[in-house]
Amino acid sequence: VAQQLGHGHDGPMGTGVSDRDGRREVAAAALVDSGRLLLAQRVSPPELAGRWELPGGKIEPGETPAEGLSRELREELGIEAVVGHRVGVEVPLPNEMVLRAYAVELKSGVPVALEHAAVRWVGVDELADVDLVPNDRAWVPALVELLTRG
Ligand code: DCM
Repeated sequence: VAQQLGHGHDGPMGTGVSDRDGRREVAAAALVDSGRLLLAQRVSPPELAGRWELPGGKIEPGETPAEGLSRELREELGIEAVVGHRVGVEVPLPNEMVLRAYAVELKSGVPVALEHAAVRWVGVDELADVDLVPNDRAWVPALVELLTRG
């Protein structure tokens, strides 16, 4: 999703509103359905293109993380989803941003790659072999637990 300028406490890069810690949040979905996790293949930037991620994006001014992540999933995948609890560690990003994952359930629709190269469902046994974007690798232990417990 294109970079947008916000109206809050802009950091040096003008990344928009910040949370109470002064950081802008990027939220990503650990969407599990029928025991499998949804992954999406990035198209940009070049160093991440072709690698797989938990879909999501930047939370915009005035949105809760749940609202923003639901919006991103609607835009990127064409689905309606229910955002639940946090999953795994938070990952610091450049420009005063922080990346957080949330357990997500599919409410309606079938995910399609509207802004990604492809989507795929992976089982717990496949997760270790996927070429995940570096940031998302920190979540693998928590994702294994999520997939194992159901
Ligand atoms: N990002 C990430 N892992 C995700 C989602 C996003 O590392 N599962 C990073 C990539 C960008 C930033 O967050 O640095 C913003 O994401 P996007 O470019 O998709 O808006």
